[in-house]
Amino acid sequence: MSIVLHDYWRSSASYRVRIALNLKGVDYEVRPVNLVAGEQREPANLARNPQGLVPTLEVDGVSIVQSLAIIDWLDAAYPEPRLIPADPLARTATLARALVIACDIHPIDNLRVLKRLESQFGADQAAKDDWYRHWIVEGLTALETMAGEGPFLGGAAPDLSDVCLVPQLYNARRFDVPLDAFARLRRADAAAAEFDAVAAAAPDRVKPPARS
Ligand SMILES: N[C@@H](CCC(=O)N[C@@H](CS)C(=O)NCC(=O)O)C(=O)O
Repeated sequence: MSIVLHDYWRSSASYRVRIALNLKGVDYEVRPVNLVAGEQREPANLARNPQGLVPTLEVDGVSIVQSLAIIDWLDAAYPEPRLIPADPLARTATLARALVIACDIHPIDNLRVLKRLESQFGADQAAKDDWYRHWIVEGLTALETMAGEGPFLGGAAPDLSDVCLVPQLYNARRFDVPLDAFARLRRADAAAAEFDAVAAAAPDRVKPPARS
């Protein structure tokens, strides 16, 4: 099977997919889409990702978009280790935690939203940073109360919510969001970082040389 990941090194949705691919030991090729240069809106990317975003996973020439849908496909095609539990209650709890990040934090802090705040409302860098941090703190505060006893968010093994958490905390640290109040989230993040598969997906490990 030919698997190609179209990603950007600093994109957290791409980072989620890299973690999932690595945890499952899938062999894949990476083809970067430079978001800073606007390559996401070029015809080649739009042809595979109609929203003009990353990531896209191309499987034998078929494009799969949306990081959670991609990871759901991976879980079906490569069942071990499972990232979305089979047990109905565990499954819904995992999805709920993952969606706090993927639906309620990440989209409103996205590059295109920040650009829109600037173009439509004249937000300067300080205002955009404040916006960014606000939604992270609000979402992580709820997620901290939804986390289990650990070490991972759902228990003994990493699941989809941990896969979403690691990139979100990476972003939080980049923007100097204080994380002291989030002991369970920090514990899950640290436990995940011990997996080589997770560490190898980190932006600084996959950054293409000499590109922004
Ligand atoms: N819900 C989508 C979000 C994808 C997304 O927002 N990707 C960002 C990078 S993390 C992007 O491509 N941004 C480009 C832009 O905003 O122009 C997913 O999970 O795949």
